[in-house]
Amino acid sequence: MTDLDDLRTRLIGAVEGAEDLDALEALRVGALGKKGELTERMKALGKAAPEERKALGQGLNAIKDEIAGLIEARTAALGDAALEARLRGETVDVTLPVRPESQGRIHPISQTIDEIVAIFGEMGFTVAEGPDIEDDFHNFTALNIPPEHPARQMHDTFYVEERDAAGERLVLRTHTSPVQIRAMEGAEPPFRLIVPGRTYRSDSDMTHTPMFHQVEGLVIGEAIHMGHLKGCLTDFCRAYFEVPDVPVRFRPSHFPFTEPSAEMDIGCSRKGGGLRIGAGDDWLEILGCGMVHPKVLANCGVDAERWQGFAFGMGIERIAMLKYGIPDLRTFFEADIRWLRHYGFAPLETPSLIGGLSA
Ligand code: 2U9
Repeated sequence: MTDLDDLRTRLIGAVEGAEDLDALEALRVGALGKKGELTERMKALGKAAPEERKALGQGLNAIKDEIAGLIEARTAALGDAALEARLRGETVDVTLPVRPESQGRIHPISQTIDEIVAIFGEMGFTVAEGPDIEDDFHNFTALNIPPEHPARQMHDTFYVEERDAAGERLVLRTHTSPVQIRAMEGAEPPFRLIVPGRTYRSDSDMTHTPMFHQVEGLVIGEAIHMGHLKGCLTDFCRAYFEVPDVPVRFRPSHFPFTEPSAEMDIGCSRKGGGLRIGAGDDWLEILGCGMVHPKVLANCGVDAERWQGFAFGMGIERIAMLKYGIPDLRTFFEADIRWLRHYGFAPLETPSLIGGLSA
């Protein structure tokens, strides 16, 4: 075996025996680096006998190329193995419970909205959103609330300085109804949507805050009637309060945007000072509702001869207080961490009807 064969065999053995990337790099420097063995041998070619020089040069070049190729291939293989080992060591078991130190809580308003969306979602409703700052038309006029209507004072509206194209001052929306108006302006019926969101009224006492949350719903179709309204809202109350046979009643009422209009109560008991939903001989008001006024449909470009529907609205703080026994409205907005620890909900427990809302 010649000297070059020896060198080649030794270097190939060293590449194959390198156990990690560091050893391989040391080998590369030792063979192919500036002062590496092969490099030194190339430099020394001038001292070789002239008749051997060419063959020796070609032989060294061939070994250099071969070793460089082997080092490259082994580097890639060792790199892949190192990555594989790291990934195997870093696997995450997504079925493990959240770390015990997780202290975050879902606010009861968010939880209640999630529950309402889960219930109406199951009935085929989609969620719509719109701006908090509205123009006069979408917040009042389109809803059959003309300029002189007492509802405008009744609502105790917050006006902002800016004006709309008609010169009317913009308002902080007093209900989420303008979102339904925009939905009807922007698309053809049928509609089945709910609108949860912030609303604003200049009112502040034990039972009113200047900002509160509402959810409103709108169903428009070709033959929608009061029977659909009653069935839908009864199913909602039974699912939300998780009382399958809760009694309900509808009392006549009045809103400018619905005709006929009603308020819906559910059965409850107030015996012993507490409130129990579902049993007893008392009633608890839950929401307002009615058949959408034909003028409101016409204001949105919907043909009231062909399309009818119902709408409803409720205060989210109110129904959260009733379900979760929260006694004071104002505590919703105090950002008191002790209150949130007490009344808040564990994250990752998204409400769903599959296992029951509070399962
Ligand atoms: C359109 C047509 C009709 C929404 C409705 C109520 C009845 C209602 C109150 C409940 C308590 C507001 O938060 S609250 O003070 N709401 O009683 N809301 S019907 O009717 C609409 C909405 C939009 C286009």
